[in-house]
Amino acid sequence: MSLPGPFSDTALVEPRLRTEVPGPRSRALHEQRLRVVPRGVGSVLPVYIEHADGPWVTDVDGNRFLDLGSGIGVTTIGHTNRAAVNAATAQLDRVTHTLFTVTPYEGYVRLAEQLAARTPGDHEKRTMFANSGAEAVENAVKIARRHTGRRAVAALDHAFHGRTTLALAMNHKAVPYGAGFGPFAPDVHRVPNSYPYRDGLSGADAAARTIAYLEQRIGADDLAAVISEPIQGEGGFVVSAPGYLPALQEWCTQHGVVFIADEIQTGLGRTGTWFASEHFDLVPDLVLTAKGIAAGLPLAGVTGRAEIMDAPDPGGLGGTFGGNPVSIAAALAVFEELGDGDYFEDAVRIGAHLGTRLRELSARHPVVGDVRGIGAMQAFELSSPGTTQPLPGAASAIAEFAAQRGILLLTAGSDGNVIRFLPTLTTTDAQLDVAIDVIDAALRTLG
Ligand code: PLZ
Repeated sequence: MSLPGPFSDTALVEPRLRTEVPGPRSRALHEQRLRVVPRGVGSVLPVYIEHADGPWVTDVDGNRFLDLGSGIGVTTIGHTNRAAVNAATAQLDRVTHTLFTVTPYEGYVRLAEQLAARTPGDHEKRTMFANSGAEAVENAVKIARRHTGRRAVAALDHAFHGRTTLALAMNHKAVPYGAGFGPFAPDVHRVPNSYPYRDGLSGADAAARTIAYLEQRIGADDLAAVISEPIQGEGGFVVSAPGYLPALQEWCTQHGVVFIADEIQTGLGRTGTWFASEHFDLVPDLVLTAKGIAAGLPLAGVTGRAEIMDAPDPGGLGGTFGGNPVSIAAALAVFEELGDGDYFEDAVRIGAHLGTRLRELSARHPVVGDVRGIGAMQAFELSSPGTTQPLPGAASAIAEFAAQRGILLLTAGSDGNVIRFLPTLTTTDAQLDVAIDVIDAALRTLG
């Protein structure tokens, strides 16, 4: 279990603001930053963080924020989780780098064993490690193509898979991710997803529509892989209708198409299970991990069926920092924490509490059109009352209102009209209540 840091005290409920937001030190740093960092690298809220612990982040002006985004779903087991920090610190002193493809080390093997044990399915598996989610996506596509000898890849509407040029072709949103960065990789297709709130389709009907697109626009014989997030993250926590994903996977299996689950945002305890695929009875051919896997250190994994993963020849997979020993040590601690701790129960508790409180908000505020999610991955979508038409501007106004009161919220959705919650699993119900009350007040100002 995690050892307490100074702010892990669960009795601490309220954010603490000492200055306006952003405060004078953050503003000074921001001015300096604009002279040396390109504007393409944005920051949602330019408060410069000095330290972080549990669900709290404290900025250079001494303002303490309740972080309900966890650095976009990374510090799932809490900021500066002691077990992960201690493991990484000890590893720094032993070996910081050799490059696994030059002279290997044990941690890589142990972590691959953990992923084989914890990802869905009891088939034989292999895992390779990379540095970022986008790199995991890239490697999965390479591996699927090498295995199948086919060229095309399909992703779903509202998907997000990263910022490398291959991933840009897979993302739903051109603006701001892809616009101006083309040409994009060929043979990448996007097909309709299941979005029950907007399309009203059953899982079977939505799957039939997706499959018709796959068959008519690409053809199974040319299709190497279908990639799907079990719950779409940047797309707005879109939970597909029951039966949709299993039907899609079944079609893939029938046609020799590799089914890739991008669990980069959903995996590692976030939804109250090791992987969100479990909620949908999915046994993906390949499972992608990143974000929460190493509690904040950069690491990503591609885990999958041995016969698929072994398709590339030696030297075909790798990269200088992939599976860095320090990140691996932190990740082994994450697996131990998740295996031994109460984190899954906490994710379920957070989901139940947030779900109840958000549905209360929805009953009182007609702009809250939909509340959805699983476990500690909850969201609400803002629509023009009585319709499913996205309400522009409201989500960012709520996030800004909350930031001014010490609550860090993330927006999401292809239309930017979703507020999503990715709290650390150490966040208490009382802390969540503080945030919900602030959101309630923000919604009242929207009228
Ligand atoms: N797949 C499902 O959520 C990253 C994006 C932040 P990297 N999501 C956060 C931003 O603005 O770039 C993500 C994801 C899913 C892939 C990725 C990409 O992971 O580690 O950011 O490359």
